[in-house]
Amino acid sequence: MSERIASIDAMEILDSRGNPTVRVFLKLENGIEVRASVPSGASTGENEAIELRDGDAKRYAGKGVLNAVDNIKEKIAPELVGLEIYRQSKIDRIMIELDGTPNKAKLGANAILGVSMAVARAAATSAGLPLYQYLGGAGSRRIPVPCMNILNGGEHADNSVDFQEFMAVPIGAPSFHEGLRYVAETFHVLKSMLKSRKLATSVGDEGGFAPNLPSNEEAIEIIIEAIEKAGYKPGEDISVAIDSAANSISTNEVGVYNLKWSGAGTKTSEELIELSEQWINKYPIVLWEDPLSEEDWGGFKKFTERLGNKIEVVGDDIFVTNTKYIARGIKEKTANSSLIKLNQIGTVTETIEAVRMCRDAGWRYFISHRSGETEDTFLADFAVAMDGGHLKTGSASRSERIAKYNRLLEIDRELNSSAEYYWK
Ligand code: 2PG
Ligand code: MG
Repeated sequence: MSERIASIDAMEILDSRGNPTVRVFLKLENGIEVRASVPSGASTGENEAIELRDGDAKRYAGKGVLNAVDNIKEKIAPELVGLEIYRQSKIDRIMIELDGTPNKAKLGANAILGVSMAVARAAATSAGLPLYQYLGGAGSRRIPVPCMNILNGGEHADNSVDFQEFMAVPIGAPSFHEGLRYVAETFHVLKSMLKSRKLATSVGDEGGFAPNLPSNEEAIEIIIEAIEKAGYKPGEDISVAIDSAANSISTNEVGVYNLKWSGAGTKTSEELIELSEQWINKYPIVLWEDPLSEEDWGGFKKFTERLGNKIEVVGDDIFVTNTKYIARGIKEKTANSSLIKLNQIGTVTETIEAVRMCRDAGWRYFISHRSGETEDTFLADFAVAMDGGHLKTGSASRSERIAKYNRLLEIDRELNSSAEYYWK
């Protein structure tokens, strides 16, 4: 029985926001058949690999992905059929060269990534290994701390909170399944607190609550209160992480921001850094992502100089999982961690290269879903394989988020007493 690719097919499906995305079907000559589905972001970095959309206003307001699907069937499949499935980096390289652009604009990163993920999954299945072990090796046994985004704002919700994500981070839990319980319980307590204060309990794109609050600071305060009411010690059992997604509050002038939704007005990078420092001194914050915009490399560096010894400073839109930008960040000490999103760069191989670059530099790396997701659980296995120690995959609601948590619970169960769980 041969472990070569027999066929690759694709179709248009819907993501968690009801927008089209790509699903790939890959069959091996030995009869194994797998599928993979591609996520999609809303607050995207300027330099992300291109997500190919049809632009046909008559279908899905131009967001259809039929061209990407055709590219898989007509351009990618003929090049890959017959290749041995275990050659992940070779296969990814063939697709990158076939595309020929620096940002996968021709075939679409959504087309290429779907195939790349399906190749990894088919290889794992064919080898008889769980995906996390195939990608990470025999030593893969660290389950990531779930940074649960329980309060949504920014571009992920229609409320008065400027910062996009407020995450509860169970740093003091003894295991993944206990950690998940700590933060899921906190999520439920938060819901009843919001309800009793007559605030909205509807959720944003990643399943966190999206109430109208008078200020951004109130978001942290209410989360800390929820942690305590759930019976946990803030800073000891559960800490807080923030993703400002500062691109969405930046103005036309680099280094000038507008906290428009909360009505807090205009702030310079320096003022935002000061505000962050006050919060970091006051609240148990362990991680801050995109505190400044992707163009504000100077402000980012200052933030890291001032606060990088206290917390993990993560670059998302500024680095876009691309070794070109991460290398610059390492050289200029812009941050001390990079967010890692498969579809920002567009192949499994390049995502692993980004992780490796962080690791070699002594940086942390934070594995992440997108705000538009599917039921595919690739991310859960990938996070364990990459040994990053923490991931974000949304809140304790919305099945596309829960699917990843449930897969991590399965891995945790499978590894049993050999599973490792710790924040640092
Ligand atoms: C982010 C992500 C995921 P999006 O900014 O980190 O939480 O959001 O997928 O919309 O870019
Ligand atoms: Mg982000």
